[in-house]
Amino acid sequence: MNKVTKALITGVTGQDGAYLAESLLSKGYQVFGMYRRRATDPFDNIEHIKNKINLVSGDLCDGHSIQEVIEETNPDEVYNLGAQSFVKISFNQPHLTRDINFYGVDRLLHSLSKLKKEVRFYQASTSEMFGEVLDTPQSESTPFNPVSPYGEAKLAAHELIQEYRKRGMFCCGGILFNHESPRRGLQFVTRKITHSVAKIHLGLQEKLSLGNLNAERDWGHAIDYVEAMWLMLQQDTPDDYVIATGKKITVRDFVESAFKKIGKEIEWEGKDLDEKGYSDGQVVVDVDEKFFRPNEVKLLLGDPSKAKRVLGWEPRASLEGLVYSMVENDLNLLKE
Ligand code: NAP
Ligand code: G4F
Repeated sequence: MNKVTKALITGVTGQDGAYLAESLLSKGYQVFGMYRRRATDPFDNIEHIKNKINLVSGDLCDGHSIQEVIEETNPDEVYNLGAQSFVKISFNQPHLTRDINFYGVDRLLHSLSKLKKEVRFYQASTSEMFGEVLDTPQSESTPFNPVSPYGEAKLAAHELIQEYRKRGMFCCGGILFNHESPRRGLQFVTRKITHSVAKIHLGLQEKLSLGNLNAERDWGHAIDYVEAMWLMLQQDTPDDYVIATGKKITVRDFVESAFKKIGKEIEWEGKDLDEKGYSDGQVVVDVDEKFFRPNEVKLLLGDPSKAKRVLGWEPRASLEGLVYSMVENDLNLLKE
């Protein structure tokens, strides 16, 4: 009889954790999902599969709990998706961000190295590590130059997994560019836009206030990206891979696309903090200083050719389809 593969996902309650859990369950895995205690119910994203996952309580900031989770679950594959993942807040909470995003990885790897078996480890690295643009499109050989405490902590973790790899552990770093979905947290710009557009459409909100409209991102769909995570751990040798679509648009373009879904065309007037987006003579978008960051990654555009060549991975979802599905989902949620 074939042995069932056991996977541990940290950050199972997040966007990627939920999609990855679904995907691994469909592949016949036994899935353990680590979640941290919260005052309110944290299971929105995984309510529908909660009884199929083995939920284990632990916190990346706490070495004891990590040790216990590893001993209890004895995993074959670990997907470390748990993180303080919001770049802007990392400027206000740099220590917490480093504790979770770097020391948390250190704690996990230390506990895993005590297991007497080969464990395959996926680390959620990020395009935010590229920081200030030195070269574009960004590939596995582009130098890192982070400009946020989030990017710095993730880079330190990325270097740590490379160190463990040299010691013989099977560790992969997925350098994932921005990926979104209807399950995206409301703070991130794409979901903030689609949720606000849905509210404006339903007459629940007048306008949407944003920060840097000129930022450019390479936005893909989370469902495609969790497949790449799994593919990395199925290879003969561990490595790092850029996962991206190879296309970029600005935040302003994303706004236009979301409004198009509800039949509104946006006309832009003014510059910088005075820029406004109009529809039928009404201001529906403006710029608010409070949404800017002390330092900004202006442009992210990935080159996923290695992932295509080695993993056979390619993004399937179109950006238009992604935006439309997010607006549609928010309209439905708000109508409930
Ligand atoms: P997300 O929705 O913010 O999910 C993050 C998860 O981490 C949540 O389940 C959160 O739990 C958990 N977490 C936070 N602090 C923790 C702690 N101290 N101990 C244990 N768990 C903790 O993020 P995502 O978009 O799914 O991203 C998944 C991973 O990929 C993250 O590491 C992120 O940094 C990285 N990444 C994301 C993108 C992207 O565009 N989405 C791109 C590159 C890399 P709660 O539900 O309790 O908050
Ligand atoms: O949606 P964002 O907050 O995502 P950001 O900072 O690119 O980080 C995301 O992607 C990273 C991968 O590159 C992940 F590692 C990270 O965990 C996270 O998932 O902001 C996107 C862009 C930024 O340039 C930001 O300045 O949108 C700009 N923006 C403009 N107005 C805004 C807003 N961002 C937010 N969150 N809110 C605004 O009002």
